[in-house]
Amino acid sequence: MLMPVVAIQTVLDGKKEGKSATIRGWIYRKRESKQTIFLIIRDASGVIQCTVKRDNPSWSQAEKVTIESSVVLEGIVKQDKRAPGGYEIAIEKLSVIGLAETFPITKGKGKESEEFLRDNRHLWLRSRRMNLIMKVRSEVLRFTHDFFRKEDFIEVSPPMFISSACEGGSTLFGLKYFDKQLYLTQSAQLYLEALIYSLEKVYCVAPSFRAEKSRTIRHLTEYWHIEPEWAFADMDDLMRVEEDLMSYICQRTAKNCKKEIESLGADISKLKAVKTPFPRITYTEAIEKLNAKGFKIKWGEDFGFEDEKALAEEFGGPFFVYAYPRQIKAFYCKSHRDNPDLVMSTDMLVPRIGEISTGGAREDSKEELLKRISELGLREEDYRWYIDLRRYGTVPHVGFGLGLERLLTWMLDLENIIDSIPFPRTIRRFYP
Ligand code: AMO
Repeated sequence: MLMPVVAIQTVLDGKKEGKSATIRGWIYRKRESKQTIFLIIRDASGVIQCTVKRDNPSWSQAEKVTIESSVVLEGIVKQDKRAPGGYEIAIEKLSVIGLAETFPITKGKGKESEEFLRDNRHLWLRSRRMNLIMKVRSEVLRFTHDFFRKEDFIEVSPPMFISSACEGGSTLFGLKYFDKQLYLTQSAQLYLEALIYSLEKVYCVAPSFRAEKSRTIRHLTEYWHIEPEWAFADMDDLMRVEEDLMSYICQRTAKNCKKEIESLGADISKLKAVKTPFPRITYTEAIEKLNAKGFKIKWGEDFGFEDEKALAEEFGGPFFVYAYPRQIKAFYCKSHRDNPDLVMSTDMLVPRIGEISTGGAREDSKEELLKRISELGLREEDYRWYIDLRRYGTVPHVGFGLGLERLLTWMLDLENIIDSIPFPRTIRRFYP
């Protein structure tokens, strides 16, 4: 009878020299010498070296077992300084659950094979690297939910099929919905705005879709969007909640995911340094800074990726740019009453990635909103229900959208956003 199965990390942490342990998992590496077969076994929790001696009845099983075969084994825990994790298991019984065919991904594939790894994402997810990234992703999601619940936000579930654009037509995915034309949502914002009239403080973590042709390290066509929206609040409240969320996530991740962050080779000190308040500069100040750095950007133009990166270098961590020109922001942005050329919108920027979130105060006057809708050539009838929200008990309100994958790409120093999500979707990639 096998003993109860334990996680590999429990064996490593337990340091129970001389005790019996049963583990199960997959063959991660295999090496053979005359007298010993070394099997590195992985499970969800970690990897451990296991050895079989020639005179052991399990030798023949160990000989035939292939990389990525699933196994269950029992053996004696032994300290071994050379083994990864400092302990190994001397196998006494080895059973193969599923013998693997020759695994297509072999150790030591170079840079040139990145495309190959992406084509084999369903298998590459087994790598230690992807295992660690996915664990941190899950923790960041946990901390996000913890934060909003702690702040009394109510989690809501917005629709994915929508009938009109939130963030402009150019990145809208259309689809046939029976005999109608519908779209995939770009942001839950407009629906969250409807919900605040019932629940006051709401948030969701949901997919957003962008028909994004950009092939950059920060664009996906399907990403997960962290979006809160709340009533009776202004720009100052907005930036405070946003920086509190960001520092809460970074501090808790630095503490709880230390091992993962270090194994991924990411800079943990950068996360520990994320403390409130964040620097805030106006759009106009940002333009001046860029022109002083030799960029040629006119007031009224939107920032490009390079502009954002240059700005962010100066701050070394997250910061806000706010008070944007009206012409580069969406129809729902509230205008500054004393200067209608500006809207109450703010972006949070970080080094290397640039913008990771956008937020702002929403236009709460029906007349101003109607003016914006017509100014931008949008069809009033497409936004009938949204305009209704200003008709019945309008209130000042704010919200923001933070892209989970951009956040992870920054936090974990990932080269490309595609490694922050299990099955990335980009203009060229939708398989597997
Ligand atoms: P925006 O369009 O700026 O604003 O999106 C908000 C945040 O979503 C993330 N993001 C993306 N992440 C990966 N791939 C993409 N193609 C992509 N596009 C956007 C970014 C970005 O900062 N409703 C407004 C926000 C608001 O005002 O509440 C909105 O969606 O991190």
